[in-house]
Amino acid sequence: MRTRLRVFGLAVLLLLPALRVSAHVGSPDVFYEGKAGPYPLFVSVRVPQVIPGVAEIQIRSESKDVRAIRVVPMRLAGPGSNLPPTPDLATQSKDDPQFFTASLWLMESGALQVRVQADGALGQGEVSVPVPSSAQRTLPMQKSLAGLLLALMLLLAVGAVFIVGAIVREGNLEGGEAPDEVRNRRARRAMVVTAVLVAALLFLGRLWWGSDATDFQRRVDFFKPPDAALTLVNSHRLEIRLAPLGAGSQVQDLRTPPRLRLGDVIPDHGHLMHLFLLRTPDLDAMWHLHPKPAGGDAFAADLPDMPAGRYQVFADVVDPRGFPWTLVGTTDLPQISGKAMSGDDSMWSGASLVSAAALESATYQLPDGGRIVWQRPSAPLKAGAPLEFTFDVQDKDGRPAEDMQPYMGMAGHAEFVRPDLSVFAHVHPAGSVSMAALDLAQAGLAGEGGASGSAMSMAMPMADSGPIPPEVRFPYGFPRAGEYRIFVQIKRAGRVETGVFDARVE
Ligand SMILES: [Cu+2]
Repeated sequence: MRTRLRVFGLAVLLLLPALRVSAHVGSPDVFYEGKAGPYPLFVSVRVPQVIPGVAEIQIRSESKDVRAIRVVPMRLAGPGSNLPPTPDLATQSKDDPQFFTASLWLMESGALQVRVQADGALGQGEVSVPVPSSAQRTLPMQKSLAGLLLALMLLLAVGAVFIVGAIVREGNLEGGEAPDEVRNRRARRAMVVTAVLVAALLFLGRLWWGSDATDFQRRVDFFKPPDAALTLVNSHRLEIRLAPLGAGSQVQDLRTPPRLRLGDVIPDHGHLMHLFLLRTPDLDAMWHLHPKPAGGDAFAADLPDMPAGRYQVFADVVDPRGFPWTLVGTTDLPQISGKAMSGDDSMWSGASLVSAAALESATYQLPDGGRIVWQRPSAPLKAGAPLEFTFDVQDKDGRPAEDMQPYMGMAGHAEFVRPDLSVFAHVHPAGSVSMAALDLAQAGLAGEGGASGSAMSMAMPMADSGPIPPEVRFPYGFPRAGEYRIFVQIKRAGRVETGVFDARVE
């Protein structure tokens, strides 16, 4: 990592080549909790690594009344988003009738949705789960398959040459007649011509194969988390742009509209951008800020007081098609004397990652004497499994907190971070889906006179006033084994509070 630092009077300019991590910052699967009409469902969608590919869907119904579930993938918005094809019937587990599974082909990349229709004793209900569909990597061909195909190709190529030779030499011989020298010569000529034609065909095939592979790789690159270009434009103002793509990158040419324009992003739970600054390498401080558009394709945030250090940056935005993007970067900041935080901005600082004690701890002590308690499952945490993370908020006397308020319209926000920064997921009570995409999906359902936005009732339990229950739940699944730090953010009596939990995942 190179750092170039120049000082122009007061202005400090920081430009950093940013870190590249895998698609959607390492957590591509979708976890969603909401209601299909009268039925509360927990839906998880394991997206395929390549597109087209098969998505594995698991649905758990909290209600015993669900008899059948149907699922169908379609576009989230735009053409095709209101013409659902015939849905597939999910398989109901014999051992556990509240558990359903299905496999769905995802045929295209981009912002998709999976429509889930539940049928049962209480009638019909429907919900839509936004699914960002993107190829995550190019799978190599198996060696044995490559060998087999090569052998078959050689057989066909050589066979074609000899067959043509035989046809020209012996095609119209009388019975018992032997080919003469003229026929033999003609046959040899035909074989040479055929060999040249076959070689030309193979060459064209190779070109086609190569261009297809390049095209696929471009599609993989297209959906990678974009690099953030971060600039400190004065003593405390951080500007965020998309880093220019490297020379030779063809990502931008691949499609119209282009990959992502920060000038076009749509609001996601009340803000156009959610910016997270994590102090590295210990993750012992975290800021959750909300930069505003700063003209053109730039966003800017006024930083509060921050100690000098290296920070990892994750910036969540949603494009107009409902596809969520996380910009990724690192920046070395000097000591910042900034503005007091206001609005929905919040910060936390505390213990470093990751002590053995913290990995066991289920209780986080808040500064006012209250606590956040994670109802930690007794079984080890497993990667890939859909989990329900439940946190109880208690006041200083250990009683359920009565002063809980919605924070940006929801009971809580959680950030799951792997200390190597290869995983970052910003999760809500409705799950890992972006709230902006969920709005688009529910608007689509409502537009058809379907279950009018009932899913939002769970995602957004109340209006931004009045007390809410002192228990916050987040549906999510760890993408890989390893250690994780979980930031749980809630609001009590007008103050945002952050509880931090460490976990080891097998
Ligand atoms: Cu949030």
